[in-house]
Amino acid sequence: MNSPTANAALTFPPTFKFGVATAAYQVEGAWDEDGKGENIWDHLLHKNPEFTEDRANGDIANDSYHRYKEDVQLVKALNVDFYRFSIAWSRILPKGDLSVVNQKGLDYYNNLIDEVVANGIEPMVTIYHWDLPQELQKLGGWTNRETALYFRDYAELLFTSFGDRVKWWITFNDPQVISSGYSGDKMAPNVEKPGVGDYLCGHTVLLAHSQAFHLYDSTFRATQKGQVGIVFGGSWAIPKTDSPDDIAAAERYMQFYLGWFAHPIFSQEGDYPHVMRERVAANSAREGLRRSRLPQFSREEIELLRGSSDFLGLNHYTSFHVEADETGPCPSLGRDSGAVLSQDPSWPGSGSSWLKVVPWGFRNVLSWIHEQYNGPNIIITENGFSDRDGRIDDMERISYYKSYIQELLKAIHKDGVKVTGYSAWSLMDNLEWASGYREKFGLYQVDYNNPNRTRTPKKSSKFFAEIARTHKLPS
Ligand code: PNW
Repeated sequence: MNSPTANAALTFPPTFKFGVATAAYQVEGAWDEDGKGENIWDHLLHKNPEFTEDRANGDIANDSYHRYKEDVQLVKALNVDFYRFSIAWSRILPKGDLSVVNQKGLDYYNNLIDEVVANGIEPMVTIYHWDLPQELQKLGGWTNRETALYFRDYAELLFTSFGDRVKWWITFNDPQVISSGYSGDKMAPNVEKPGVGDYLCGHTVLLAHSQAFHLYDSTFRATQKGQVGIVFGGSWAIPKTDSPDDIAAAERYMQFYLGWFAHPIFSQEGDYPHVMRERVAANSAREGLRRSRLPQFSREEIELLRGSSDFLGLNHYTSFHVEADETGPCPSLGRDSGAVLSQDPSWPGSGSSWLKVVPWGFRNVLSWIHEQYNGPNIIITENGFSDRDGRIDDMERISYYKSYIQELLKAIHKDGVKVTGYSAWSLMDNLEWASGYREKFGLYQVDYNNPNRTRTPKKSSKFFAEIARTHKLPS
């Protein structure tokens, strides 16, 4: 028999919200339909089909543009409170700016939002999930500071058009990954300027976030009464050995990855983490540069960023070992950080090379955030597991969710971390960026050989639906 305490330890607070997530480019398809403009992923994958493992692209994807009603039924069957999806900027503003507003794009999201709400589900909208209009990329994309103003205009249009029904806004999904698109990683726009372009991109994204937040605050919050947050990727860093150097390197990695974006918004003092400013400035000087490759905020910008978020969204999947060493191209963020990553061969793997199963890392990163940023409200916006066959009988995914959710409960009950929501990644198999359709994260399987993109529930969907229904992890 379960003791009452054991039971309480497996139970979520009644107000806790469950959800499930997708992103526009990964599921919508209809890449040039009804006036949608080209975005950086359309552009990259049309120009370089070999960029993805299976020469895949998002032209059709899961065809959610035509099948959104079916998607909403899948969400509903999971008993969740919210559906997190993103809006494709270039579907609404094909040129990126306000010169053309595509009514059919607005119609699509109005229909989707109405369908979500009519089914008793709350929409949680990501304003930017990596799909910049190509027209803005021509101007330098996120390395152009003006892009922050275009983003503010776009966000304003969304608040105006959808804010009566959308109460959860996320400005950016994972700025670290957005920035890696400028350091030659396998991400659009695939600009190769490590140690410079990534920092510039991150800087503009942060400024854009604070602009959108303050716009909502001053113009929309009083009437719409929603929340505006931002989402970070946050892996846990474990010192590879217990040498003081490796311990310091692991902490430095946390500051260079999560702290890069979280510190300006959630810390007391604001601005980039001190260790990051110091190290990038020192390396820049050594390279003969007049200024640090890490851009500087003005006093006013620091103040506008500080506290500019109602919640901290966290995408968490895995952990890394970190050792102290300077490797990688010069310059680069990796070299600046003086932290080298690896993973333990004993950690169970998944369908993604980087995703190893380390459940206790989840609890640790949550505690770290809680302590660093004075107990912010946290929503887990993504957590999930990939395989390569998309099997229906997905016991590995179930055991991943079980073990990670157990650690989440420990963070809530034992460590007092303020987590108020949890969203699984993903509703269904989808386009896993440069990995194409081969890495599958879905609670539902999608048949890409069928023009109907037939969706079939996996066992994990039943498992997750039970947790969402009972607010309890089965013991
Ligand atoms: C997320 N990490 O990115 C993205 O938001 C999704 O679009 C994507 O499909 C999903 O992960 C699965 O890859 C990540 O630091 C960002 O380990 C960071 C990490 C992992 C995934």
